Amino acid sequence: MKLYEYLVEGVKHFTLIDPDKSVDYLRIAKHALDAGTDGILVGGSLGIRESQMAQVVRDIKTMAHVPVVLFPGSLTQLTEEADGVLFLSVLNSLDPYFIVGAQVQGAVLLAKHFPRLEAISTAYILVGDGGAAGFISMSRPIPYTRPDIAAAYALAASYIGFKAVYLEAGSGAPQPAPPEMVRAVRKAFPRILIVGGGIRSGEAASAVAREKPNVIVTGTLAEERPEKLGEIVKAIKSGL
Ligand code: 1GP
Repeated sequence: MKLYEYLVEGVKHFTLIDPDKSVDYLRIAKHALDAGTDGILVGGSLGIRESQMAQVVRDIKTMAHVPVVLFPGSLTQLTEEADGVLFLSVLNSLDPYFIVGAQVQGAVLLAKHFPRLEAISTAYILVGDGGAAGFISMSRPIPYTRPDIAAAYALAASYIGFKAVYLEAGSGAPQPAPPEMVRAVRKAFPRILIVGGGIRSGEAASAVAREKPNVIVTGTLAEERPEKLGEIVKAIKSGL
């Protein structure tokens, strides 16, 4: 099955592993897989080189029966070892480099060196805190009180033709994107909707899952309390 078809079906849980933060990434991956996660995202904002990314993905793939997908914070995070890549454009960046500049460079790298990697064009929309991703990408995150603006960005992503929207509160955000915002974005965008940032409990995961995104991502929890991943996965699945 192609990655797109896998992602667009149902409500799934993905575990984010940042190789720069997690030297014990295999332990986290094992916890996540045992908990029933549906996929692993690999990437981060800083400090990851290409050879490291290739090794981390290769290692995770030896134990994973679910897709391993790149979530690149920079051009050095591309490798053909993965099952696909979120080809991200930061829609609410103020710097054209993060909207289209890095993508021009990345596109040539993909075409020339990684032609087998399935690329999922993804509108990255930063909201609330925005976290490191928001800061590094020179973004102006959308306030939680304005789901209408988030929906307007998602509608633009739909008309432009993106395959996915990633509604991102930022890794380690104090609060996840509120259900009203997820609902508004879900209504505006008919393809893959990914939601992440600040989800640390079963209740928070359920609240997001009820709005029927396609993928709910947890990263910080996987690093800090991987034993809690089972609760998150259960909350997402039982909310269906
Ligand atoms: C960050 O959306 C992901 O890019 C996950 O966020 O680390 O807060 O779970 P957390």
